Amino acid sequence: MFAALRAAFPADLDSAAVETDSGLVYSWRDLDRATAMIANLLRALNLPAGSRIAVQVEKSVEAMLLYLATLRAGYVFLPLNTAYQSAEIEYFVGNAEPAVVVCTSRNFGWVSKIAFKAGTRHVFTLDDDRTGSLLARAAHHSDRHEVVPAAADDLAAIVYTSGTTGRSKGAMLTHGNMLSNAQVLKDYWGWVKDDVLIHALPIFHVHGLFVAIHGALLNGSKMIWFAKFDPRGVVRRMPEATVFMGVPTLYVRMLAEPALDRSAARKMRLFISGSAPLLIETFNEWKARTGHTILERYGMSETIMLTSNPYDPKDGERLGGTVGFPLPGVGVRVRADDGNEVPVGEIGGIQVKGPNVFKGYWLMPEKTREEFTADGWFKTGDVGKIDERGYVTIVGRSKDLIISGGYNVYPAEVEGYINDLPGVAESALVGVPHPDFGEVGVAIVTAKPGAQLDGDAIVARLKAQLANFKIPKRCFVVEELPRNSMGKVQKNLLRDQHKQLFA
Ligand code: MCA
Ligand code: AMP
Repeated sequence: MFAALRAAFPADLDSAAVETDSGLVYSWRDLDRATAMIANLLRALNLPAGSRIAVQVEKSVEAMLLYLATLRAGYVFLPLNTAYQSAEIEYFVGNAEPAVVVCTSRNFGWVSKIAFKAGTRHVFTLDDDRTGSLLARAAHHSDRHEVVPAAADDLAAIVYTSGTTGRSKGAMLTHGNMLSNAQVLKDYWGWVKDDVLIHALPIFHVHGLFVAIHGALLNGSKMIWFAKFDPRGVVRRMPEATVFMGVPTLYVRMLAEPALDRSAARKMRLFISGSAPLLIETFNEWKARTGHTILERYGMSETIMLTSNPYDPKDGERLGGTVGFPLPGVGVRVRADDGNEVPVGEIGGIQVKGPNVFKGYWLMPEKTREEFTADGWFKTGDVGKIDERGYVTIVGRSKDLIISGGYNVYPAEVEGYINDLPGVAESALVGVPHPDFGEVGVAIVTAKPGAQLDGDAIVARLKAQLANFKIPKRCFVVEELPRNSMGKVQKNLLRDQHKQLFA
């Protein structure tokens, strides 16, 4: 993967590769030298083959360089959301047993304790102001490095996705998964020589880390880099850019900027949305304000990108409300619960097969087997249909999952934490519509006999334990949860009851 990206660097290595929102400029030569130095540092640690490098740091160009250096050195990158707190990190580090952990200096105390307990030998720090022990150590290493060869089937990254029941699963992605997907997207999205990407997404998930970074680098394209999404700043820099990628919340927030108009978007070639459903209202309003039709695509940590609306009009129209066609080389089909084919246009479970599909869940062969059909198709857990023209539409999910601002929240996980609080008998977390985040979690809780519960206090308790985006936006204490005749909590009734909460 790294060799392919490196081969795409432009001939003029002194031209700008990344310009940050704070005015720093990194040349292609900087990218080459810095990844060499970090790769040399990692190699000097004499880690076993296949070692995981777990990273929980704020977004910075150096954090991206660490990712690229990990590929370059032939190790396995394990990105972690900066919102994760100690119990979450303890699980990921305990499960993945990384050889190296990189964290912020602010978190070094508690993260290193967790890492050393899990047997990790090397803990480095990396801050978003180009300081920390990782860079200090790398500075002593050579800026030349032979890329360590990797086979298509070799692991390149492990991306944790929250588990529908119980614990998170680490999706094992190979160099072949990532490179084949990046090459397909380069052609399908029509990347051209002078493209400039605005990078405003976090870099600990597939969207910002793989789709955006690989897209720009594999095309030798400059990135305008935002450490944190800032709608005003992005609209201000838009006249210099040609490609933007975002989750729907980013589009909603940019639409609230008066400066967003056709003139701001005059050089833009392509706006891409994904990770969560894009409302048709957002799609239409964007077109009216900027003259551009957003291209919506569909992906998963386990499969990287699997479908996309067309870029080239000769391949068809970009249809709002759909996620387009299966990407070239990727098979997508819809199956009934019993595994049988469904007629064209009918709803069923979306399944996928292709070079983009991951190798399995880390240390969970059983789970891996469960998620694949006997004939080798991966069950996405999304529910949808494919029309006679081939457009895929996602209509829902069979997995109990809330997607909030592009982040996944698994109700089972949050309910587990709520149920452990004193006085709680049981709980249900449901997703309700939200104008900014698309969907947010709302908790409904019952008390143990004699216990007095307060919804706000429950929310406050959870804030100390869980990543912020998983925290329910509201919590209601009720007498009992509605159940069907089988005794199962009827989440659809709860969702219905609270759907106007943020309207
Ligand atoms: C922040 N908050 C949230 C979220 N983000 N609440 C619900 N959902 C969220 N996503 C809450 C915080 O807890 C806090 O609450 C308050 O909002 C402000 O926090 P702050 O950090 O300032 O928020 P922000 O910086 O404005 O972040 C919003 C965001 C961010 C920019 C939309 O969530 C984001 O970057 N989302 C993108 C996620 C993404 O990249 N997903 C791709 C996954 P309080 O004040 O109460 O503490 S990859 C994927 O899904 C697949 C593969 C695919 O297809 O791409
Ligand atoms: P993750 O586990 O973060 O990889 O999230 C993957 C999930 O995000 C998919 O299974 C879908 O449910 C959802 N998703 C991604 N892209 C879209 C989209 N364009 N529209 C609706 N849902 C999407």
